[in-house]
Amino acid sequence: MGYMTGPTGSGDSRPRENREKHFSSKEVTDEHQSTGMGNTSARTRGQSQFSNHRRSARVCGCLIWPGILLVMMPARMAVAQSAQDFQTPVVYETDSGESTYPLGLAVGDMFNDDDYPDLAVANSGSHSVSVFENLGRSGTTWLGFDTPTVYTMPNTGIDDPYDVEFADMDNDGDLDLVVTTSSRVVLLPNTGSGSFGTAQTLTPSGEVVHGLTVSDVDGDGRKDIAVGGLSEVFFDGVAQIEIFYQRSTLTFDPPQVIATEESFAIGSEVLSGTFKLPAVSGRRDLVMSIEGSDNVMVLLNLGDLDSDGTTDWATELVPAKSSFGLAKGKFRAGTNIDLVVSNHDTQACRVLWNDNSDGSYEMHSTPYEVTDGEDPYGVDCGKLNSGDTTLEIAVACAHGFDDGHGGLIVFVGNGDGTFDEPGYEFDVQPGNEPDPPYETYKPKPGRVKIEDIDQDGYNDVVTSNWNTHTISVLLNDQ
Ligand SMILES: [Ca+2]
Ligand SMILES: [Ca+2]
Ligand SMILES: [Ca+2]
Ligand SMILES: [Ca+2]
Repeated sequence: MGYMTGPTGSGDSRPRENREKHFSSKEVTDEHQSTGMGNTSARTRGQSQFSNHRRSARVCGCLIWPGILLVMMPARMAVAQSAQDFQTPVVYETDSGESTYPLGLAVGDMFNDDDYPDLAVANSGSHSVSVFENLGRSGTTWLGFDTPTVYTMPNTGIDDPYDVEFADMDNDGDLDLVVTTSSRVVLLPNTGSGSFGTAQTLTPSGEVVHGLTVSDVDGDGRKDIAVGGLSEVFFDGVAQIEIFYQRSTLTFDPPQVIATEESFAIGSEVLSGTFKLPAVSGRRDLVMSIEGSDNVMVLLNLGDLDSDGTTDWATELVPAKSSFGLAKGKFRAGTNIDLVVSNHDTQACRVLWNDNSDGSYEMHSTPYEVTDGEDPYGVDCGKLNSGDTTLEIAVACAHGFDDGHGGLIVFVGNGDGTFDEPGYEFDVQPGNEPDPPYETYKPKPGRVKIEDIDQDGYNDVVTSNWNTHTISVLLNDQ
């Protein structure tokens, strides 16, 4: 059992605000998932479905957003000549004045059941999770996110949040929050009245857990938790994926390690996700990216072949060039679900095509390159440009833009599993000043999510910006 209490409770829990809200019963979509680290400015190139032409310009200003300080320092901004672009990023501190180093992002309507997606971000440097309520719109104007409520993890000595996901774990209609804290898994149940209740802590078998995904892998109606991590921190450690099966409401079996893979990088990032492969089984399969290994691990869900109450898995290693960020999507017509990974060692994204009836994958030969030093981390996919129904790839890059800050790169999909090159660059934070040596003030986006934040019918982008301790919202300027 956990140590965290609700907003008015005691112990280590410390939601910074106690606001009366009604949570939502809407589930997080599982259409695409992602993980990763990264920043924006648009690359100039020819005709595109996403933007016809871009160039850079200096802008400055300062606005007060309702309830939020919107920082607009002098900045290098992408200026689009096309209607298909992003608006100036709206930037929010994850915890006022605190050095939080935000990483994992979750998007889901957990406040108010108003269809406006709310956010949670894992603060790896301050032992906390920040939860942002989406204030919705007034007429056509999006009102932004409210000041976040900050929840401190049960044990600040070892709980460094890495990834977060919304999921209704107890099937009461309200989205709960699951967190990997590098060493443990923390579950925060939604009280249904605008807060999270007492935290529940799950102890993995490995010493490190980073990647996180939640779904009902054994089909019993209760969501299970899969985490990717390392068996040991140091040299003998192997990357592994383990599952906490939920046997009754919020009661989990001890974790089961279902696959391991040698990792060649100490302290590797190990990220995971689930997806459904309808052409094969209709069951939830798992995939794990492993930094330092040359493979992505795909675990095909075989069901409970021997009726012992546990799921059986077939392991497939797919060459992927030291993947980091991971997302899935239908990049082509048909039912097959493809994958995209970011390789920050090789400065590229790679698409893994699922062409085979047995669900096996192969790496599409074309790497979608970012320029040297841009360090792609987080990746997501979703429809971003108008005029077609194909998915784009959004990549959070930690370095390499102009004076060394990071940004966002978008690769426009062609609908046949290929993407245009080069991608378009966008700043995620207007204030990229001051210049060196103040490196810490430059945004370095680490994770990216594609979602229709203002519910205008066009997908937007959210990034977590690691060393500026902020998140950025880039509304689609349709
Ligand atoms: Ca909402
Ligand atoms: Ca719930
Ligand atoms: Ca289950
Ligand atoms: Ca939108």
